[in-house]
Amino acid sequence: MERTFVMVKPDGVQRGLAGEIISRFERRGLKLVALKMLQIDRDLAERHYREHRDKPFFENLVKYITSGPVVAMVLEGPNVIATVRDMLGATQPAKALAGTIRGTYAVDVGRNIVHGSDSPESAAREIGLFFAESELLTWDRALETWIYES
Ligand code: DAT
Ligand code: MG
Repeated sequence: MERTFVMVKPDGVQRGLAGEIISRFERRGLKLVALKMLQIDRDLAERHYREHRDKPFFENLVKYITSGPVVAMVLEGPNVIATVRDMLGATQPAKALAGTIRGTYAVDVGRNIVHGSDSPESAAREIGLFFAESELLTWDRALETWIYES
């Protein structure tokens, strides 16, 4: 069983797309196990994006991600990391396939509206940055057998 960290970034929240984005994951059949709204401070931003700290776009990235509220969530299910990454579309929205979230709602890499973990290691690290263990719920979904064969 996999978990992934997903976040509607400040532009997604400002544009009123948080519900639409969460809804896409729900309708796909992915299971939400944690959800909250928060405003990221500089320290959390730098930790979340530490792999990019030496990139030329890092300062703008930190400014952007701390510029307003985000909606953070954890989704759980088999292969959920790759499934979510496919649903997000390419980092550069101009290259994102039509129908993906970025390919539907975004055009600029600096305003690409959504984040999703790229590996099991990043997922574990990012979930730990944003959520306490007690905020990750274990719950039985009544529709489970209509979404996964076994
Ligand atoms: P992703 O968000 O698809 O995992 P990433 O981890 O490579 O992409 O980069 C993190 C964020 O940094 C990305 O969502 C937007 C920004 N970013 C990445 N590459 C960039 C670039 N070349 N110019 C400006 N911003 C960039
Ligand atoms: Mg990334």
